[in-house]
Amino acid sequence: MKTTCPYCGVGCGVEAKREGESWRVSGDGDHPANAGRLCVKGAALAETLTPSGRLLWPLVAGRRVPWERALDEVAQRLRAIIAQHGPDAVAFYASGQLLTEDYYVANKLMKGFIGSGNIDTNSRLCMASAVSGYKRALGADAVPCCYDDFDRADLIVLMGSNAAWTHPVAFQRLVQAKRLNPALRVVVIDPRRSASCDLADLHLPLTPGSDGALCNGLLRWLEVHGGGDKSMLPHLAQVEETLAAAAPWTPERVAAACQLPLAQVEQFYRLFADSERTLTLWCMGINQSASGSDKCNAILNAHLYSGKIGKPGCGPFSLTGQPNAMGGREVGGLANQLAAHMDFTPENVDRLRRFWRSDRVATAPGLKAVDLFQAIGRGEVKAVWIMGTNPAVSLPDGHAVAQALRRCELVIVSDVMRSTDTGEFADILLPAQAWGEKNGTVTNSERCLSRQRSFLPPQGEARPDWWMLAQVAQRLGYGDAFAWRHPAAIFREHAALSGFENHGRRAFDISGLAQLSDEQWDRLTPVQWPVNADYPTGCARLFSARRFYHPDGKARLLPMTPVGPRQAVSERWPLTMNTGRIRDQWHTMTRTGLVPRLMQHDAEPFVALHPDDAARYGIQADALARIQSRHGWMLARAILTEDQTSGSLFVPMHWNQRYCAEGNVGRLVAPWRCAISGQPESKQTPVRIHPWRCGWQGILFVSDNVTLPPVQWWCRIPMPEGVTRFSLANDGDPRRWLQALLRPDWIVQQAEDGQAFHHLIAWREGKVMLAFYSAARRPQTDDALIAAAFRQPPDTPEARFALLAGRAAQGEARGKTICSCFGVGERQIAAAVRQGALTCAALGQRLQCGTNCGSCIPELKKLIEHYAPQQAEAAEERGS
Ligand SMILES: Nc1nc2c(c(=O)[nH]1)N[C@H]1C(S)=C(S)[C@@H](COP(=O)(O)OP(=O)(O)OC[C@H]3O[C@@H](n4cnc5c(=O)[nH]c(N)nc54)[C@H](O)[C@@H]3O)O[C@H]1N2
Ligand SMILES: Nc1nc2c(c(=O)[nH]1)N[C@H]1C(S)=C(S)[C@@H](COP(=O)(O)OP(=O)(O)OC[C@H]3O[C@@H](n4cnc5c(=O)[nH]c(N)nc54)[C@H](O)[C@@H]3O)O[C@H]1N2
Ligand code: SF4
Ligand SMILES: [Mo]
Repeated sequence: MKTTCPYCGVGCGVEAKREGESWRVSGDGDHPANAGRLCVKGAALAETLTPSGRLLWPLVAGRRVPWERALDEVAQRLRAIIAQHGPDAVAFYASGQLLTEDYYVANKLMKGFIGSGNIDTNSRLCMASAVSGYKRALGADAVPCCYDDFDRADLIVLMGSNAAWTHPVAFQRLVQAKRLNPALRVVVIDPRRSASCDLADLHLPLTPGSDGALCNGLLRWLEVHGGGDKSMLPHLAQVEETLAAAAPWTPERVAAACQLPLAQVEQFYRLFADSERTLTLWCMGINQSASGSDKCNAILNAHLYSGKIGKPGCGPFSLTGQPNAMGGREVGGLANQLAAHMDFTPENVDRLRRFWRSDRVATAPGLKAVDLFQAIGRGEVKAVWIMGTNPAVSLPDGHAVAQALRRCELVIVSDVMRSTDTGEFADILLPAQAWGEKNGTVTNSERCLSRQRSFLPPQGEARPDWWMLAQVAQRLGYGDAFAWRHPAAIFREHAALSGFENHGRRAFDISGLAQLSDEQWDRLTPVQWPVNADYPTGCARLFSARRFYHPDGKARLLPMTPVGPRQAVSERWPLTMNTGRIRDQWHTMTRTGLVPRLMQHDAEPFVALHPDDAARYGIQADALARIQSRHGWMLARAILTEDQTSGSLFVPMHWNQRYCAEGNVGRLVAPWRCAISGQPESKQTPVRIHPWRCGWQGILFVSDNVTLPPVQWWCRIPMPEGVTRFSLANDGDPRRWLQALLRPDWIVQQAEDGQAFHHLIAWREGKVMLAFYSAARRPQTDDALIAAAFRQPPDTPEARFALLAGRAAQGEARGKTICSCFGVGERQIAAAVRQGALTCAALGQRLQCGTNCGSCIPELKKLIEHYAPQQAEAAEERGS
């Protein structure tokens, strides 16, 4: 069965095939987004198809109830709140993980019938600034570019994007483009040296948040050095004002503002100006900023002024994060949009009233995500229905969010998982169908609509999100407008709306798909919007005719005054905390956390910092550190690396209370947001860091998930074979702590020194039941091999002794997992390098690492460099 990957906005086509009792998921060779390739997350999809942890039936106040009861309860309580406090007292908080059909129904119910603008989405944390940027510049939220442009560009600028890890299949396409065209230049603009820098001819490690200055300087450079496109001028408005605002931004001033060498700044500007075909790919390093919208417009300014838009290999390309962030934008899932690219002008409100046959259509925008949860905290919004997102983890100022949800009169959560940080606050939990069960459409970064098809029966009583919403709508008395029986009918309505009185005024138009039969919808193959009378088979690249969506048909440059992060560092808060993604995890880990092999690359929340900062604040490598902001604190394992610039920390966004104590970074992030887009500044929070001391640190392996005795810090890491590993830190005697976990019928084998050092293996009937290692610092253990001992217990005295020592029970030590596809560890790679495997190809031949998805290649190169620096250089020179 062909379907679409549920992770990132690359939107890869996948094929699911039944193999006996299980499923095999592989890349769909026919899908234009990936042509058969998958990244490590996509390739591990089959391993996520487990009933483990699923929410199986509706729960009201923690008790199982039939669907009818749950839906009645939702409708009745919403109706009561609306009757007493008006429609703005209720809200929906939706998600770019929903299907377009789900999203359309949620938006229609809230904005069209309940009559409030209060539906927002997690895309507010993600794409909102890009949306504002496109709308202000182009008059429409329309991404001009397509993936095909990667193959045709002379210069690709990655700005605030770590695509190597976050859009891996797109990145591999860049790698290939560069291989085929060695003249292609790649510039990476990112305060830290990310994995994406592996491909960079030039890396600009600018000071956090200074991209606006860099882009303004670029515009000035284009003007001064003849980089403008004169033929573009008749199609542009506000050129003079914008150039005037950029005029003070000389390269010298930019270099100072960005703390970059002048030569680097000029080199970048020269490359941009001189390259005929320039593509800028940007992502969260730009959007997640209190001035994110202006930064997006600064990028658009440079592309518009130089005419690098609407042509092959050119354009300002915002990479979308979530699988259906784009679909959300199409249906109007953001509180400041109406539907189908309409806003709240009286004509549009009227148009929707007529199309939806409702006199209750909202006439004003609703609350944006952060404001929405603040309004919940103040008791102004009394009911919220959260679907497909985990705001207790992902919103900034997490403590305030938790407090708001705790106080909220009615919290409804539809999710696929029984236990999430947000679900903890739910009065009503509704089980949603997961990927593989649900059926609908999604749109990727390049405006390509694809089908997510169901190939599995739903778990338990899980239902589609659109169905729950429609059922509640019927109970609220809006039955006629929500009477669909099949998602294809919803799609047809959505497609018809996109063309309704459009007359070429709204970019999003898929009216060409409004007549699909259920069967045609089911068979729909990937197609890029618009799909209408002018473009019956879709359209890859927009604005080729240089006609834009403002009423005068021109695009607008936007005068820009660069500003730094909303809150500058100070003596008390001396470091800037950057947050983002790691290679193998997805968001709040509800899916990828289930897959042991995705858990081995980075197994614990960490903080990456420069060795100079570590020395200044007394942080040792591999120790636990306490990071504190004005809003909260967390614990994280310190990684010392020169990839960080001094003064800035990097912390992953993923960890939460399901996997770790005190690992939620969202609690530290300040709720500052862009005044235009409402997007929070998740990348720059002033913090301080301290060593965090404890009596002992331990590693515990158990064959089942257990309830731990009270402990100050823990982190849970699923391992293969159903083994669970815990990282632990505590005070007191580790032996006393462990006692509660031991059973009387177990035989124990132990080693200890009377203080923090304690190793213990517990056996029953020749099987390993538990393995524990503690020491004053984190014990160094061979985790994969210890986990393997649970399946195959060591059978010689030497092997048993090795297991007690925490080393190989049998086989060679692997070390930290680097290649997740084939489970290849750092020590294996080091050994192979020492034996002469000095290129990625040679390593791949020997160990297989890097030969599948390729995401670990930047790390492999670093390890070769690290373990054999001179030889690696020589090998590279020989061109092997
Ligand atoms: N593995 C994985 N992939 C994912 C996801 C995931 O959870 N895991 N999530 C998906 C989603 S929803 C999204 S939105 C995308 C996000 O994809 P990306 O935006 O690529 O990912 P991030 O790690 O959030 O941030 C990107 C980079 O911005 C840099 N940055 C921070 N501050 C600045 C700055 O001031 N200027 C510049 N120029 N750069 C800065 C960070 O150092 C980081 O390397 O990833 C998608 N893909
Ligand atoms: N500090 C910091 N915070 C960030 C970011 C950052 O870079 N730094 N990035 C932000 C960005 S870009 C994003 S996109 C967000 C992501 O943050 P979230 O959206 O909060 O993260 P997810 O883990 O994707 O949450 C999805 C939830 O929906 C459930 N789910 C999955 N499929 C379905 C379905 O079909 N139906 C329903 N009803 N539920 C489903 C999952 O089990 C999970 O609980 O995080 C944001 N927060
Ligand atoms: S690149 Fe994105 S869409 Fe493609 S397989 Fe990986 S996570 Fe899925
Ligand atoms: Mo995102």
